[in-house]
Amino acid sequence: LGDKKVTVVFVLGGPGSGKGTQCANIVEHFGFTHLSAGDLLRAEIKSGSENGTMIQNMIKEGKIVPSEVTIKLLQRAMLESENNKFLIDGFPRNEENRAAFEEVTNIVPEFVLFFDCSEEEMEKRLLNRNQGREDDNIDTIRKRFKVFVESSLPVVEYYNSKGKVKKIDAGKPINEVFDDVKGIFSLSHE
Ligand code: UP5
Ligand code: MG
Repeated sequence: LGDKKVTVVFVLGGPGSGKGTQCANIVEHFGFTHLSAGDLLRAEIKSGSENGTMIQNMIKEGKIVPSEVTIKLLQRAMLESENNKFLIDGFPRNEENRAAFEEVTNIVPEFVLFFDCSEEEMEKRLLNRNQGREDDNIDTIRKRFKVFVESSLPVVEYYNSKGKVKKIDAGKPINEVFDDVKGIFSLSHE
């Protein structure tokens, strides 16, 4: 990123925990720019890039796309933005993502917002979403849950051991979750 100084908050949580929904609220109230790693990857598929087919196959299997691909998209989005405050949603998803991002960008997150939600509730939400996402079918959803528990939760634990995790009960209705989120951002970003 050269000499561009940025503030980054990682927004993590299982598939369907409400990361995208709450990021939209945070953008409105606290002036962040929302970068969803999944949205950037889906845009890359649509753009017909040479990595598109590989990305599409990995998303369909609920697998984690190689770090260099995702990090390049995140870096480009941060550079192209006028803003210097970013919510990075759905990344890092494994230890390798985390280490590579720090190594390449020299960015450490201000904190990690973690949406904690039961699989039962997340499954219900994903099956009801109806936005045509190729990974919102029960087979892929189960694979996404497994990857989340095995690869992504350890990243949350890593940041927790550094005192950086702010955990939210994300099983409640959207407005109640946002009340808790607001409490966290009001302390540091208003
Ligand atoms: N909803 C939201 N909050 C609710 C609430 N409190 N009560 C009731 N309903 C609620 O919400 C999901 C649905 O639930 C919506 O219909 C919403 O209205 C409702 P949403 O806000 O979209 O949840 P979110 O956590 O964003 O769910 P998403 O499906 O986007 O999470 P994933 O982490 O699974 O998806 P993502 O797009 O991040 O990644 C998709 C795939 O891309 C990954 O599986 C992986 O293959 C790949 N990927 C990588 O390889 N690397 C990356 O770095 C990122 C992604
Ligand atoms: Mg999302």
